[in-house]
Amino acid sequence: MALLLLLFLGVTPSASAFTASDADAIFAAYQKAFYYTEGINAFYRSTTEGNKTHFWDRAEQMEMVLDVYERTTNAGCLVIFSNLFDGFIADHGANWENNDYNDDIMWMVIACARAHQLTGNTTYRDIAKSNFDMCYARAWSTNLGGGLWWKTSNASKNACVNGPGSIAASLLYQIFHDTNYLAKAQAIYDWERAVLFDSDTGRVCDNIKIDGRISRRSFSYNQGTFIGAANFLGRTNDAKLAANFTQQILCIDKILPQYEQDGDAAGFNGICVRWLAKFMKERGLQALYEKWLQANADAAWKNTRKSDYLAWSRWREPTPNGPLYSWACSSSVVVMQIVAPNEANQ
Ligand code: 7K2
Repeated sequence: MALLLLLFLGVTPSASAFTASDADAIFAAYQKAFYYTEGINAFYRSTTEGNKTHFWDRAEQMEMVLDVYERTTNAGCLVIFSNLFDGFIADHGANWENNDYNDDIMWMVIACARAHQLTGNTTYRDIAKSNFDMCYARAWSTNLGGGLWWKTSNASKNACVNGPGSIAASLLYQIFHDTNYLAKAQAIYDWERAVLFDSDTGRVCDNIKIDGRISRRSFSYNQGTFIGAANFLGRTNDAKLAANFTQQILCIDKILPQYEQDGDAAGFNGICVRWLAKFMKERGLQALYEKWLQANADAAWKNTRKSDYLAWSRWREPTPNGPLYSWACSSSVVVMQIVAPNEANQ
């Protein structure tokens, strides 16, 4: 009878639509496959059989744990975060200036600032502030009209540091109420919008080289952090344009790009969805984006491999057998925490 009613309404029940307990299950599967501890220090393996992941993957995997906490409010997530933080500090110290990648530092600043907002822990807050200040001082310049250099070699200014840099400054403004951070968030954003954003289409271009050449390639994480930065600053028209581009131009059959599982791009879609969904929820735009985001989360879940419930970064294809990369699998965990399950399928 229920089935008939559903068919009559034009809705077919989907065995593949994910539920809240599936969102728990994929995180549990991820922890089982990749997480390990050495005393109070914790790490993720880079593959099911490999060594620990590197700086920016670690920062983003820590953000993933915060995403799980935000959905579940399970205090165990904060213990995991704390142990990953201790593992990170054990390897990289409290001052990250030895890392030449300004983007790496901004990602970790975001992870720590979010962790402070969720816990009140001032260690996270203070390390976010000191490393943002160090990074901003070396990365901002007036070349090319402003913006942050990607690396300390000062050869290009990339969306992957400017979006996160603006977000990091907005988070520090929320935390410290210091208007200098708001001014920095705005200046970084305004530069990225003027130079890397195509306001006709919503495309966020990847970078501009010191000679002025622009790489117009759009990656989903750059769309996402641009949307996140715009949303903090109330630039909702820009955010909407960039979200629409992501939805209508970047996707194939509604599904986010199929990034290779062994590279930096493997985790991009999780970052994209995190900031896009925050924008959607805070501005009440579910009618535009929620079904689409659910389709992505459902595709990730449908393509988990049933031996261990891991899912890789290519949501239009089943997850293969063999070793998987933890960075690639993180996007699937993230999308299932951030996006609410489709009520019609519960
Ligand atoms: O070229 C940059 C960026 O503009 C582009 O979007 C991506 C595409 O590649 C690099 S960013 C990758 C680096 C991120 N920071 C840490 C480094 O280990 C990593 O190579 O994939």
